[in-house]
Amino acid sequence: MQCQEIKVERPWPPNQVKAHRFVVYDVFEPPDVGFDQHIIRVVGRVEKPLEIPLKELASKYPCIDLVAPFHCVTGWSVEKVVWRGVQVKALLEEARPYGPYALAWGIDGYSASLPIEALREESTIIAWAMNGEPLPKKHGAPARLVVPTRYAWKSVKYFGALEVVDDPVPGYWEMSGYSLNADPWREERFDFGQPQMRGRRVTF
Ligand SMILES: Nc1nc2c(c(=O)[nH]1)N[C@H]1C(S)=C(S)[C@@H](COP(=O)(O)O)O[C@H]1N2
Ligand SMILES: [Mo]
Repeated sequence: MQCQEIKVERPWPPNQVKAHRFVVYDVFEPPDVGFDQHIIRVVGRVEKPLEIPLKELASKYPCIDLVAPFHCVTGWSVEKVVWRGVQVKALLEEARPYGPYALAWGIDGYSASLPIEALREESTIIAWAMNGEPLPKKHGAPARLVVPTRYAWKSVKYFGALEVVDDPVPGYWEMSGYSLNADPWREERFDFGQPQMRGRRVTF
């Protein structure tokens, strides 16, 4: 299948070190759900709530091949990742959000807080493939939100829903002080405090 290619080409963000592999983080138990069963929802402060089977999202919406680096707030970055998915922007155009913020929810219970404008960017996608393969479970199968213009904790694995809200409601890491906006080029790591993010290293 031919998909439109979008490349995130920006200077290297300050104080990030190139890593050869991902560090896998899962603050909750990774859930088990099949591609065919999975549903993506847009709820909360929207004009029209959406409930779209992932299967339909992957077959009926224009697909994007996103080429982008992946920057974790703890300081490691993977220089090049290719993700295949659809733009979140397309869903927001249908749902028409009233609120300026959203919580991105994983079906594992994880959440991340984002300004709507970050979700409207052309490089923000819901991905189901990575580097030419179906998205591996450890990287968030069946679907992952990918927000390459923000630190990686906003790229929610096992992604199931966007909940549009009126105020910046903190998600899992924002609750302990991680930044609401999290722009790596402005080094927006913490809004307060300096909590520890821990992961486990696996081969990639
Ligand atoms: N559901 C879920 N998504 C998540 C996390 C998590 O713990 N659970 N960790 C985040 C963090 S801190 C990072 S750096 C990346 C790591 O991605 P990886 O596990 O695919 O390497 O996932 C992000 N998305
Ligand atoms: Mo992270």
